[in-house]
Amino acid sequence: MTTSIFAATWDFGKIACDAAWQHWKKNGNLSKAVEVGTIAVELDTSVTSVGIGGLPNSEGMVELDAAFMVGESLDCGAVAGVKNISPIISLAIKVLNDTNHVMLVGSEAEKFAVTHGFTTSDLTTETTRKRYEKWLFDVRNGVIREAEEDSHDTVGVIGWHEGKGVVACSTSGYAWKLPGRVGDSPIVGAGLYADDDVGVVVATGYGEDILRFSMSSCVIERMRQGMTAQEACDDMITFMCRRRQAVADRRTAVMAIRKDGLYGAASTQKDFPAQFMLDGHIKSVNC
Ligand code: SD4
Repeated sequence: MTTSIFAATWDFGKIACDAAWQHWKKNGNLSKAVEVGTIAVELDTSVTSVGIGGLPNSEGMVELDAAFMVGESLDCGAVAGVKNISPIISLAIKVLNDTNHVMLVGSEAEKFAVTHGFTTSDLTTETTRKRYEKWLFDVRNGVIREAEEDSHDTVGVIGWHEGKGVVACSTSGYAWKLPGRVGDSPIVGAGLYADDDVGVVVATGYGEDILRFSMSSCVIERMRQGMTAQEACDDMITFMCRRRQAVADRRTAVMAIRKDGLYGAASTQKDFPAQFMLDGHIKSVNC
């Protein structure tokens, strides 16, 4: 029987699972392992949708959203619309540990970061600066106007050990988004949820749809009513597509681990890669 599972979204989820597993093996701290796994993706500048090297908003600034939740206590911490701070998941965890609040946003979250020892830095890279300049050039020449809704892949990381779960979510959101736009990822109940009575859930994809359906908490409630993790993910996706047809036109995906260790994932569109590391053995699921 599997005793420990790390699960993460997209192909780069393997990086997260691997880093989390290595940390877990040495230290046995589930929250820290999930933080370390998330940071591994945030610091990977080849990932252009999370942390350093995330594609910027329409004014050329990288704006990050992140959240963290612990299933045993229901403790959670989140930050949204934060610039120049890395690693952003650690800032969300700082909000959890050092305040009585759940969420801080924008420049006040940045001030909180600095007073709690985070340093500020430019989160763009040469690659993202060039892509931004190209986008700006195109916009000025009337080629593209909208935010790129396909240019986003949040890292969602779940850690589960013998019925206890924690979850992290971190993203730079869409490329060229409106400044101030906040997606689902830092919103408890939308982008993530953990309740050790039931299980752990994380969502990724088109944030506006995830938000309007409170997707993660709805998957939790399906499992609370007795569905398996896979049934709950499938049923939620089916429901969303039926209730609002446009949901099916954009990629939205969800993954879950139930209290008993059964896990699942589902997506509105084919080929969503979900990574599950079962006692150190990676299993990729395409759904
Ligand atoms: C957002 N849900 O900001 C995030 C982006 C994402 O796969 O997960 N993309 O809307």
